[in-house]
Amino acid sequence: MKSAVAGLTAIVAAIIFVVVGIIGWSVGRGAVVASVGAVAVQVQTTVPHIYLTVATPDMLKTDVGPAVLPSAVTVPANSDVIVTIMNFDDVTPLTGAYTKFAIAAGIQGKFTSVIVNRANPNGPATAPAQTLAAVDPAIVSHTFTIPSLHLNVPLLASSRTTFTFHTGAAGTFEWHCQDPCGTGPAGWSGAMSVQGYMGGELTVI
Ligand SMILES: [Cu+2]
Repeated sequence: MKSAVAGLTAIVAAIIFVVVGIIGWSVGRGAVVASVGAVAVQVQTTVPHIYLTVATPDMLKTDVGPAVLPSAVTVPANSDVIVTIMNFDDVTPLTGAYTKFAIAAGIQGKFTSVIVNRANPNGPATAPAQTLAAVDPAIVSHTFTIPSLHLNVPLLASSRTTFTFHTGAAGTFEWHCQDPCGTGPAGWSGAMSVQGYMGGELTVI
């Protein structure tokens, strides 16, 4: 009798083991499907984010002038794109007809500007981030301007600027700084007249 009870107990235990195993396997499969689904959703909703850096002539060891790195970027068509530009350069005031480039255009909402400590650019900001639609033309350092897309964002000295814009159809669009930060009597020579310094290309595919 004892051995019969023991045998029955063993069978019940085996059945429980199998059932728990099947449930565990199902839960495991469910988790895998769920995680695959989550990854797919994440891919669909992630907004492309491009990062640009404005380097000074001292950083580049060149006499040409400051440069935006990289000067050529590719982004998807008909999409929101986030752009962050870290500028290590100083002020070159916008004057005359160019003061209009102190006003942002062609972006979604406003842009955010954070003044950073150039000696510790990843460290704490020296002041709270500002959300802006325009700035004083006298404190502009460079602009990120794509004339054919009517897009313009002024960049402050020693700052990290972030904005979002919506791309349209595929194409290649020239961007150019509209602040006379170059050499020569009007500031439009040097970096301002050499492709790959204060001008470049946005490719939309
Ligand atoms: Cu410039």
